[in-house]
Amino acid sequence: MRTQMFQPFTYEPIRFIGPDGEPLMDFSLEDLGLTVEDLKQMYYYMVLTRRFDDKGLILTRSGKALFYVEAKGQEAAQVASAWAFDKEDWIIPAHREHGVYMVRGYPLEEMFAQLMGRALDPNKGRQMPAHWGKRELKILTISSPVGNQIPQAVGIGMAINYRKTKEVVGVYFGDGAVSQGDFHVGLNFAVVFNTPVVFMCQNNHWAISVPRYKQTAELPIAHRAKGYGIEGFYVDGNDPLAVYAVTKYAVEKARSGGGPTLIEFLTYRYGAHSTADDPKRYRNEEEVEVWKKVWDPLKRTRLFMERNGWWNEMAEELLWKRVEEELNRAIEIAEKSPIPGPETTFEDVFSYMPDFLKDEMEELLEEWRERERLGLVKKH
Ligand SMILES: Cc1ncc(C[n+]2csc(CCOP(=O)(O)OP(=O)(O)O)c2C)c(N)n1
Ligand SMILES: [Mg+2]
Repeated sequence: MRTQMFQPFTYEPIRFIGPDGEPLMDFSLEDLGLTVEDLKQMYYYMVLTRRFDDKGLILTRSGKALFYVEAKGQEAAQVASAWAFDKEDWIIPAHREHGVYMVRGYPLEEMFAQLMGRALDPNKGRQMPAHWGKRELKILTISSPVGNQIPQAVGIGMAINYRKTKEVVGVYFGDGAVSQGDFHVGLNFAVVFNTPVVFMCQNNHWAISVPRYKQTAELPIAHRAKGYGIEGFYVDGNDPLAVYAVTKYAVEKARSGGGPTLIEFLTYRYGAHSTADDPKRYRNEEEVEVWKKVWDPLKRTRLFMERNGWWNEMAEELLWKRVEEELNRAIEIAEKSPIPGPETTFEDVFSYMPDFLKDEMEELLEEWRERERLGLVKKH
């Protein structure tokens, strides 16, 4: 990769393509370590993430899921950053990273099963909806408290150093999380212990109703890295090429013992914070429209590919059709999966079930069977 293509601590975001997919400097995909096929695949995952959001909202509105968090507008920041990590690396998400999970290979039917609390969910419906996690993919389950995943990521980084493996940790958080103590504690320890952690802030301009400018006086957030003596990169998070190139650089640096990096992806949250929020009460919809019209990550990626002759209208149509079919099939499978039985409440806490827990489980199951007899709960 041509690393001289970007510098730390800029005041303008690192950006390779403009609003119409036009290249802003002389470069080739090869310079970034990407192939045309990579970019097409990344675009597929971006479209998948966007359409997944529509389905998640429909499931919530039709009462099949109880809660949903959209990633719309942030697809490039998520998909292109995840593309830079290897399978053996760890992903520590915040609460809005489904594009990352899809790149890691999280089965769509399991993702929908999680939303609807079905047995197919690897966590057996025991988490809040939209709180995914999968051990085999080395994705930690989302924990809701803002920023608490940052020190956890550093702890994993310290364990990697201790075990002398070549893994890297990627931790995601929002602009709201940088006001939490956990952010400072995490960065400080990450540097002191020279951990292989890539800190990725998706600055989507809002922390529910709190605007970005109320989070920190220093602009950009990436410049906070100066206080810890590490590099900080301010990146156009809606430009998948810039996102990939900078993240790849940080991942390689971490893997070769160069320590942590802070990356800020400048992006925008199109939708509500969650299905429990109404952004019309606190933000100007015109601002949202500008981001959608000018900076949309899907549009820019498609136009860049079209300019180069790698994409056309037919390919676009086929892609959306394929995505639609894949998502509908996954929902169908998830809906066929049963509701997990009451015994699953007690499972997976210890490596074996201690007697006191077995007793509690038996007590509950007895009561459950009685309720089934009385028709108060559905039979399993
Ligand atoms: C410690 C804590 N405080 C408050 C909340 C409620 N809450 C959930 S998400 C959120 C905003 C997070 O904003 P940001 O970090 O920018 O992420 P985004 O939602 O924009 O992706 C808040 C305040 C929480 N979950 N945890
Ligand atoms: Mg935010």
